[in-house]
Amino acid sequence: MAPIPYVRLTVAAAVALLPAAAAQAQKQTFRDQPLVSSIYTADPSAHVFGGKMYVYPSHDVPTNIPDDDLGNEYAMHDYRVLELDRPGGKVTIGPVALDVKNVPWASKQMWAPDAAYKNGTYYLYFPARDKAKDKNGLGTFRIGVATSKNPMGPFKAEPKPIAGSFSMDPAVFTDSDGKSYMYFGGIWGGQLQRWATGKFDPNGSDTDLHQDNKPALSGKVVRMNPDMKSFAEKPRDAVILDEHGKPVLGGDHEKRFFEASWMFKRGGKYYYTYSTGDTHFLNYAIGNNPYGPFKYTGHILKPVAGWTTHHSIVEWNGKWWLFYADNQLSGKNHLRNVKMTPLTFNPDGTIVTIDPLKPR
Ligand code: FUB
Repeated sequence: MAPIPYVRLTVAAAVALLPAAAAQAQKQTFRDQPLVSSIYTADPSAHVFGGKMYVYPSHDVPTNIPDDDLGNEYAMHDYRVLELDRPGGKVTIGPVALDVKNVPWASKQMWAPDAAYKNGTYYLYFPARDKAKDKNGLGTFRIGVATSKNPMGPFKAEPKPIAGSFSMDPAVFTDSDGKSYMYFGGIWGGQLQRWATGKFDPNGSDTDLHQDNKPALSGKVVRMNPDMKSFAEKPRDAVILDEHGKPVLGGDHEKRFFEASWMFKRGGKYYYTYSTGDTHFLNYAIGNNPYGPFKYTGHILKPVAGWTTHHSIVEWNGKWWLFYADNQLSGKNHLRNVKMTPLTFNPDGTIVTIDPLKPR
């Protein structure tokens, strides 16, 4: 089901279009095929560890919860890791790597995770709703960490979420000097707009800040302590600037940050990449250091089939790959499948935009 590319739609509006979209899906063509089809997977964070590719995705599960703008239909409760020896080769699906029932502080919604490796230990970072409820009966999103000696897990969760963490979609990047940074945040269901003042606002907006003529809400970046389990500072704004050097505005839905941060470094430049959510693009913005600001540069991926995508970008044996997700297998927004596709750079470092609906 495609969300009618380039048109801004709430999830409810997109769902209302389902019959038309289902008919369209029959005729749909795809650039890439799912990496696995026996389970549903999304939000792939890919890493090369010991020469192999490990993909840390969300593990989507069927539910009868109707689609809404808070993403309540994304009711995931555990993680499974994927392992590949070579592009196009067999994909091994690992056993349950972490289940919400073994996370002391979390109640539900194990959303987009990421992983890192340091000194013989693998770290799994994940968002979930805190067991503590606010006055609306909602658990606040926090970010947790779990460790293992094996990239496939099982991972053992720390008893509490990372102190000072909030919102969702953690992505951990380690720079060439060994310092690690977490990028995170997501508006709407990811609750970032409720933290606009620095404190959680239980009465805040469920969607964005509705400030079309003011700077958009920024995703966050924070340096990690050497223990990889705690923040070394207060999270800062990862500001995205437009072509005139001004912060991208809240009303610029094709450029502004929504969720799904991912950082990579190439040619000494820092590529801050993210999803635009309701306009369904993956974008990139380039900076000179891990904190930014980052200059908006373009689209990485045009809209996929399904409401949401989320990605990672990684170099493997000298070739660059984009990992992303769509809903090719199910036609349902909350049951997604991860894919990988080659990513091409122009000589000036810009990225050749990919159309996921055009066969290669
Ligand atoms: O998978 C649940 C949420 O949907 C993720 O955290 C977001 O990035 C979006 O993909």
